[in-house]
Amino acid sequence: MLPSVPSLPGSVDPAWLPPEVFRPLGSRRTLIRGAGPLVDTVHAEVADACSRFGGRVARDARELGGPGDLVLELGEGGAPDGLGDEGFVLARADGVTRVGAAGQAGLLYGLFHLVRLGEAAFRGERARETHRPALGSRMLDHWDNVAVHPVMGQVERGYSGGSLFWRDGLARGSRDDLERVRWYGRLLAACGVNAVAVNNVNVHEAEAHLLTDRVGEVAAIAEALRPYGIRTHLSVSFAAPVVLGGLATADPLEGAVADWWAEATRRVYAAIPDFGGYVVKADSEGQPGPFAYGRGHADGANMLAAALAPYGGTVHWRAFVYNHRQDWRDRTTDRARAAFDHFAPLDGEFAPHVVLQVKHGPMDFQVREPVSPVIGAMPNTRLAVEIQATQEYTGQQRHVCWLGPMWSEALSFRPTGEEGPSVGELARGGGLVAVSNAGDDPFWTGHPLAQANLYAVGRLAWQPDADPGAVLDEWIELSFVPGRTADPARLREGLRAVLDGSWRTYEKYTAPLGVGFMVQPGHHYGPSVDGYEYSPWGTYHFADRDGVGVDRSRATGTGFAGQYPTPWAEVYESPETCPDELLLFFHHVPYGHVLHSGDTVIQHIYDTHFEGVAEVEEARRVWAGLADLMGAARHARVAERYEEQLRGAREWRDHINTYFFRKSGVPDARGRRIH
Ligand code: GCW
Repeated sequence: MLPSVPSLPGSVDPAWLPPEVFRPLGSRRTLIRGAGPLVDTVHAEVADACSRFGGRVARDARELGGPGDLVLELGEGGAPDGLGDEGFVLARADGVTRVGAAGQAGLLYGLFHLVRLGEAAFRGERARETHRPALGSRMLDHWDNVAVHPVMGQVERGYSGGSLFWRDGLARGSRDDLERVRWYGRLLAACGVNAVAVNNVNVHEAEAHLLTDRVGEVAAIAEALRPYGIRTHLSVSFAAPVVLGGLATADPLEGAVADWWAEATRRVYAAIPDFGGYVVKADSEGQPGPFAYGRGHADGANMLAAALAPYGGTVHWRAFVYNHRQDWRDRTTDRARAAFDHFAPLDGEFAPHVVLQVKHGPMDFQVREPVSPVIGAMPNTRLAVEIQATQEYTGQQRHVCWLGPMWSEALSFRPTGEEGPSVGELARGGGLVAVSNAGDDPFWTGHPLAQANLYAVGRLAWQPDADPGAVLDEWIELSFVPGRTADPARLREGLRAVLDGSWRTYEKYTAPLGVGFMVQPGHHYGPSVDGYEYSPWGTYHFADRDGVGVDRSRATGTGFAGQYPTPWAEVYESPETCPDELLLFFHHVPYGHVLHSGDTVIQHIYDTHFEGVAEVEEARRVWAGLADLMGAARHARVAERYEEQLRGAREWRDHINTYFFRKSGVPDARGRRIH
């Protein structure tokens, strides 16, 4: 029997898979060749689309023959060598569109590619195109807690309601809940994601048990995601042998500890044969790790890799390691340096089943950071680049902030200069990982426009050098189906207008010139310029009456700039060559310092903060003008969030401008109101 296509209650937004996008596929005759569970999913999708739009699944080739027919085939005929399990070829000749794949997953991705192409896939001739993912691992990390955490709630840094996977301390098990998980898997497959970690990297007590006595709950989630080609991963506690196993130690070099992990892992695979592996946050922000036993990160990671290797699993070992109990008076410690200092010396020491998961920036998902120097420094290590779809520091899904351009900038950065590989290329061994922004909210992501970020995770992982504008257009076409509205051009232009520049708009009204933070401590929403200035977290701006910024040069600062190879070490070393947008990340400069733009730092701060608010006002106006072109609920949800974004942007503007006016005493050259 074929699996069914998951169904959603009418109250939940279909995101980028509204029924309408299946019209082109569902209104023709399709032949499907091949067998296996993912081919069954393809079959179910086509059959479902045909039942809506009048097409038909052909039983054999003799039923084909009309223009616009489709053949989806696994194995011979279509697929050249080197396509891998996930690639596919697409061609169109003699009125028949053909998708061929060597592996079942490839056929599924080929199907969703046709959905993206719409009618264009069935017109004219099409020379054979080959598609395959640039990154083999395209993963979402859910920071979901099983039990509601007293401080962090159900989803740590979650702005989309509760968890899709867990409720009231248990895996969601009702039919509706599991249908929703299946739908999530479907959405993820449609943008190219192939792995999900189902619990928070901060592994609390209840969550630790998912590895052992509660693995059945993880297996149920894995079962729901599997038909869409998604492998399930689990965040585990490094202290599990002690906490769960009753051992006296979790020392990775103790035989009994390695044995405990080997046995625990064997049981996990008995429950979940295609289990992806472990995610580990060790010796970071209070999580246990090998340091307690005088061992290093490679010792810890390699021990877990040895447990996973027989089954083909991977340990994602996070590089987010720094001293979160720093004395703010201590100017010799620089949090930005920490990941490189810990990990770069370990290059070449990690086992093949270890992926080192590195945040894209050296700090923590700020609106503007340089690329982490770790990424260019470990050629002999499998690296995954971690990005954050959940908008912890970029408006928490109450503000519009389309992150595609930011991620794309990071992925196309070349750590060793123009001739060297890009970040996207350096991530080939480990892939792209994003902290998910989805939850049980009816719009999945709280802010309906934040769905674009989730979509972009998969598409940029598939093709890191994709044009983010093209990704945004795809998302718009699928989610809003402008072609079927009264005014397609106005809808497309309006959506582009409110999304395109929204990251830069957010940057304008928040912390300036790469200096970062200035957020309210704890929850990180809204401005508090000195909120973290005298804290142990290592996130300072050092503003005084004369200037602002962190001197990270080799010559006079923390030396962080020297962690980059040529040319970036030199570019970042001097305020003369440092790009404006990162100036205060790398340098402490006087307020009168003149930027490459020609403005002084203080005038830049004033100008951008006024501009940022004006841009939000304009976006709100544009949005109001789109009401007749989409569903009322979606329009209303965004409109409501614009009110909050505007309030928030004004608050940011006034805090930042007032703070720097009071510190510097320099008036705004344009005489605008500063409090
Ligand atoms: O950005 C910080 C967040 C923490 C998070 C941590 C991490 C899961 O504020 O909530 O913990 O990063 O990435 O581990």
